[in-house]
Amino acid sequence: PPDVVTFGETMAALRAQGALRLGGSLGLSVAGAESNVAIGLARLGHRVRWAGRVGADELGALVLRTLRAEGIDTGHAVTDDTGRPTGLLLTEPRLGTLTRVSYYRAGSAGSAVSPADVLPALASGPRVLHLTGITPALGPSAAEAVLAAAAAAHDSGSTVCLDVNHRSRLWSADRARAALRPILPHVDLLIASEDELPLVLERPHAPESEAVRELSAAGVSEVVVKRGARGATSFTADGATDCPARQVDAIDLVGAGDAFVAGYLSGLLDGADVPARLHRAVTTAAFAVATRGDWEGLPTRDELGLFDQPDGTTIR
Ligand code: KDG
Repeated sequence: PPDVVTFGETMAALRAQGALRLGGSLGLSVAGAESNVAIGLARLGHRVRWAGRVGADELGALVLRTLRAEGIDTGHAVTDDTGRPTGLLLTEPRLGTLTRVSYYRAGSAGSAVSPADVLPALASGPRVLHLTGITPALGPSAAEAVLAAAAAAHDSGSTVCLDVNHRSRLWSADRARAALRPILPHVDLLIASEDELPLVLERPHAPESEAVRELSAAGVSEVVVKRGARGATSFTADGATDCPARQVDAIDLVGAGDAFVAGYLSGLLDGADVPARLHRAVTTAAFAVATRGDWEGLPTRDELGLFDQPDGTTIR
């Protein structure tokens, strides 16, 4: 049985080399916040299952083949038989590490994921269920799937992790708050960037320390706040622990948050203490930042130590 179950929409990803409106060649890959986390965890040696819905099309086959190639269990993934296509996203690098993303996912198979699709994937009682705030933005049945899965996993003793992952192209902050707050009673570990934290609070302008108190009163036992190049802080009943980011030349920031989550959950699964979990999280995030693509550059367990090698090292 898997250690971790996750689900969400994984799309085909077309990456341009420059501005999309100029045309040119595109590279084809796949992308999805939850599958990025799944790949990160699988590369670190954890057993991971990805559930979700893809279209009965070539891009759906690409999504499933890619995940299987990374050692992820896709046995519970559903292929849509009603003609909904696999979703698509296009990315174009515009200025340095500033990237523009265009979605073609309205009416996609992934957005139609339902409780009946995902609940069977949880029957084996995983140690961790990982969810993101992207999925409830995709449509009513996807929102129901997230709430139902969080409740079921929490009741059966799994650690439920929610990464807020706000996508303003998909919904407003108010709609996100209304959908995410009902999930909180089932969440054990909440991960958010500094600017996302207000989205799950009753009082959005509360300072961070009050925010953490409010979340812990709602049942969230651990809150991790990501601060980009300034690192991250984990808040637990034992207090706050800060960790600086690792210094890298940033190439592509997309996927860094998912890589961070994969590192953090990997530490949690290994029974590591909070500083060690944060250290692994900032390390996996640094790999994502220093390499192109959402997940392609994520490290295997053997590669985690590469950051401790002097710059310019050739391994032979
Ligand atoms: O975190 C990276 C994701 O944003 C990307 O893989 C695509 O899931 C995605 C989304 O909805 O933006």
